[in-house]
Amino acid sequence: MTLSKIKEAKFQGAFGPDVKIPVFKTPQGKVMPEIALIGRSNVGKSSLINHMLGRKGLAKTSSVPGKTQTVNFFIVNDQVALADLPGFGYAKVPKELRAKWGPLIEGYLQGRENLKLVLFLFDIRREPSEEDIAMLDWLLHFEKDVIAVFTKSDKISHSAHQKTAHQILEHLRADIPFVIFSTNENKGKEALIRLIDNHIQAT
Ligand SMILES: Nc1nc2c(ncn2[C@@H]2O[C@H](COP(=O)(O)OP(=O)(O)OP(=O)(O)O)[C@@H](O)[C@H]2O)c(=O)[nH]1
Ligand SMILES: [Mg+2]
Repeated sequence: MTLSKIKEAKFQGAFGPDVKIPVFKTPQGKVMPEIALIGRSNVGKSSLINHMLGRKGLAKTSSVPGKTQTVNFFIVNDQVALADLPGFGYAKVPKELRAKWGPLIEGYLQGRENLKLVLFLFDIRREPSEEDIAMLDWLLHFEKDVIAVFTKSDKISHSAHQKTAHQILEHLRADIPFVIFSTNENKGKEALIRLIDNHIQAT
């Protein structure tokens, strides 16, 4: 399986806080490996999915934080599922919605054995928030494999990319693989596909 040869990408459904989220199966009947996208609201999770899959508008994006409010699944080549999660920690998102976020994400993550990899997105311009730190610690504590993706790299100068990425990882106290990413400048796609492919093959 490789994400570099995408024959088919489809939306597979949206799941809210009050439903049990199913595990998907391949046509061969195997449980599908899953990759989840996690990060604060507006960081660019849905945009990254569209960019990686080469399908504008497949995942709904918005300049207003809080666009994705359910766990949305996209299935690639009938073999791998991508889970687009609602973003956390945006003050402008209504309180009611923020209160539902925790149980929804926890409900999804807990016991999700087919979750092979988490793409944790960080806006390259921002210091990680308390929620970023807590979420990443939680994932690493439960030995989830995590790749950091630094989004919106077009917003800072190229010469600052590596240094800023390392500073953020130091702040997070995390020694994990990372990719500098921009949908606007088409940066990081190949590097991310390589990391994901290596990972899926290794597990
Ligand atoms: N400049 C720039 N803007 C980006 C990039 N990626 C995403 N954006 C913009 O960031 C905004 C938020 O993108 P989304 O993909 O909806 O973010 P999200 O993380 O899915 O947000 P929630 O669904 O609210 O959790 C949109 O206006 C995007 O156009 C990027 O690489 N560069
Ligand atoms: Mg979204």
